[in-house]
Amino acid sequence: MESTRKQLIELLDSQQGYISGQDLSKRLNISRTAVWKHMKELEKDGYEIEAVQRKGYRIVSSPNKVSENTLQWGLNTDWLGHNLQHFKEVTSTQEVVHQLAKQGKPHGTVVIADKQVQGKGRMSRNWDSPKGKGIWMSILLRPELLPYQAPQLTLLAATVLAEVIAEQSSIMPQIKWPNDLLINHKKVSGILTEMQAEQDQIQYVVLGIGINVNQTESDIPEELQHKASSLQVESQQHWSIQDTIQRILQQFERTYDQFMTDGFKAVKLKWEQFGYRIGEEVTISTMKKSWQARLVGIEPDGALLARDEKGKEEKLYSAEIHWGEDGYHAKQK
Ligand code: BT5
Repeated sequence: MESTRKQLIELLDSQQGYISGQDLSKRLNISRTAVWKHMKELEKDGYEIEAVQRKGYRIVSSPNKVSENTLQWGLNTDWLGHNLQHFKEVTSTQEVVHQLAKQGKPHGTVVIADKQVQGKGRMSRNWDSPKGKGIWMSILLRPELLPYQAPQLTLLAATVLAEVIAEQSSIMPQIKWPNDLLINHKKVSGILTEMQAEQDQIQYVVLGIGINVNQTESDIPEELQHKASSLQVESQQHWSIQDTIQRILQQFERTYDQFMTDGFKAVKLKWEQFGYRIGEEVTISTMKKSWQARLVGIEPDGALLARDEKGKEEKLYSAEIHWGEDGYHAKQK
């Protein structure tokens, strides 16, 4: 049933003009009455469909609302998001996915909410997630990776988001190590990767993605305005949340599958192309010392690699990097 409807949407979508009931019934291998019933279901979900005698059916407009149906229809993935749950409001999509993982839900399960009342950043920080303005989504993964490789998934996700945004607009996002997506030096997205692991085995990973999409400047809390922005503010265009989610899931699946077969190299290269201040000199300070170094890239364990004037390289896991914009520097990890 569900997959027939998905195919039906695809057929209607790919058609310039009308497609006849007979054609549809043949291609979907269902009766013409069944085609008509599916059309009625689509209309209930907000699709506007025109039916003209002797010509057939045509989609006039798709619903611009986020629901399990509209997210799944037309979603061109093999395993990601086939099990997808959409909520109007949750505490945090991370929490929901942790529960689903414990219930044994499969790899590729996705939870999306219009609003989070306790959106989480790293280290118990808060993530502002206003209703209908952004993408608040968590993905359940059961990767065959060693626990130390889990940070690679954060880096991978960041490249996926950067690519999807760059494709859809003229803006060029940058990835600030390890998990922030910036546009014009302001954060538009953050990734939170949480892992349940035992000894040398990952049981599951919950990969959380938050993207500010259609907030206007005044929708952004005052205390964040100097460092946070949204896709709409930066691109001066309204974004379809539903379409952007589908693109992210499709691109994520492709990149993830490639990563699993070919390893981290392609992700590393892509990350470094988008990397914020990569190739530039910054000041780094730890508890013990402070020094100047050039950021050169990332390492397979997710560390940031810096090289000082003498050519000495150092892997940074938890250093304070003075990023040098707006006097704002973030404490990492
Ligand atoms: C992150 O943490 O950037 C990870 C954010 C992950 C959010 C997603 S949404 C779906 C899933 N469900 C969840 O509950 N979480 C994930 P961190 O690097 O710690 O950044 C948090 C800091 O960013 C906060 O302390 C604020 O300063 C700032 N911040 C909070 N909300 C923001 C927003 N909407 N946009 C930009 N910056 C924000």
